Amino acid sequence: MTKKISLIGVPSDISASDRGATMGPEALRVAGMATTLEKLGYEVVDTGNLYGPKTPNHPPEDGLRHLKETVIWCQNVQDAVYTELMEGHFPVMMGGDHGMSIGSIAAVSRYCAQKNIPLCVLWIDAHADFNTPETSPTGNIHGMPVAVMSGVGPVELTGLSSVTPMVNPNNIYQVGIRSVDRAEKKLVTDSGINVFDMRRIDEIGMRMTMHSIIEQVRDKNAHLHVSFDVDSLDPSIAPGVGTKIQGGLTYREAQLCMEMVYDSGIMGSLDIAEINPALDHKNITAELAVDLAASLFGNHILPPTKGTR
Ligand code: 5AB
Ligand code: MN
Ligand code: MN
Ligand code: MN
Repeated sequence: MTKKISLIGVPSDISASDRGATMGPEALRVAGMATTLEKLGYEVVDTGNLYGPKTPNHPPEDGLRHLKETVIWCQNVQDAVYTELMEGHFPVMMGGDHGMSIGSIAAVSRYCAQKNIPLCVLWIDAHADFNTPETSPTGNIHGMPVAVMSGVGPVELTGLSSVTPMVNPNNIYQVGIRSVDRAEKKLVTDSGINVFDMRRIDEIGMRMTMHSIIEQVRDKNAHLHVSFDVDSLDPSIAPGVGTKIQGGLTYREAQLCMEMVYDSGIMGSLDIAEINPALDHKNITAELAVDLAASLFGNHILPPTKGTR
């Protein structure tokens, strides 16, 4: 992994229904994102915030809310992330609602095509985010990015990258899922994405879950993009999110997930999405996200001992 990290603020709530994720990047800064990573030995540059249209709070049109504005945000994210990747930097997107990942993954898909390496995505979320304008109960685009990157959805979004689909659905791995809308279920099962829902994590544990995912990504020799929706965590420890679903990842499960990703050495880009400070208490959700990001970048309790893991 490169030692140069570029933090990119994406202060947008354009594709969510709750307002407030616009404040997510600042909450992560206040929680010490840059200094935490610097202490781990990285050279960290906070590139500041991207700009995009204000959230107009309009109702959905043809099953989509704020499509035009979301496209502009995602285009701006795509340009910034592509530039950082081509410079050899590790981009960390500080969101912002999860719609921004359409832009970041568009960029990563182009970068991987350029370097001729496969792309895998680890999607850590309570939600499958596989809705389309036809299936979505809300029209909110932050519930659609996994469908979009799989090539399903409005062409304004699926066509944002020159690579279509942006990701082969067989290379998408979901962890933490426990809320899939009725009509979304069929799309998820038909798509070929790999879903480790909460029931499966209960049954096989986080260690086997991550072991299985990491082995597969390694076999594919892929770049791993991690998209971390903070609502994957149990709302008792991460209340600062708009779409709370009970029964989420515990603190220890989340830590193990992040530690195993770091140990694998395969992560190449990261989104931290959906932190909503307007719904948080004393910034604890952003502080937890920074704590977990530290594990993703190599903060261990003790240095790993050979043969014990
Ligand atoms: B998130 C819901 N499935 O489509 C929808 O937080 C919620 O990025 C989506 O995972 C949640 O509106 C989107 C009901
Ligand atoms: Mn999400
Ligand atoms: Mn979610
Ligand atoms: Mn959410």
